[in-house]
Amino acid sequence: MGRQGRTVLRGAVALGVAVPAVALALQPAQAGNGDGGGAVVAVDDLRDLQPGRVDPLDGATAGLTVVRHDGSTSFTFRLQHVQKTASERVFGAHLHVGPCVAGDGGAAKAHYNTDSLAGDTTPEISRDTEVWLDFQVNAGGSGHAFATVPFEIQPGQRSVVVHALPTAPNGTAGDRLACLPVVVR
Ligand SMILES: [Cu+2]
Repeated sequence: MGRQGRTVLRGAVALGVAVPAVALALQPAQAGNGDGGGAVVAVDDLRDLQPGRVDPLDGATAGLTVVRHDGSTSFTFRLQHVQKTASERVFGAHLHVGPCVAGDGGAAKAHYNTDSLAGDTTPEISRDTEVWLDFQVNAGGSGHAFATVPFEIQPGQRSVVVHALPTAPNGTAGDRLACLPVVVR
């Protein structure tokens, strides 16, 4: 199947005010198995959720690639221009069910959880039911994460939230520092 079977949008944005939007080169999606296509993912400005606080993500850029397969979804999250003081640091990052609103970490709501969206009141919290995109910052100030989950992402205004700490087994990862708007159609 050709590339038209899936829709991949890439974006890159400045996290801080001082940095203009930067064209972030994202590689085309890898060829998938059983690719059902149909995913539309929009990536917009990365927003600062702690505008009153200096953190290593100020001025960073990010992009998300999403490929919806038949029965699964693959995500690639890439960041650049993270401050080098954060080299080797691991940040938690997840797809959240709500929108990304600058200065309002709560707007992103809870993690996207396929059990919760199915109405399960005692959802499993894991990398199989949620989209966890923790990344480690390298010496060049870049980071990336890749995840494939065994469910198809549902449409809606979502966000990737970057947290201050790595994700613990119970899904928590500390303060919400920044987010990337993601519109899934
Ligand atoms: Cu999160």
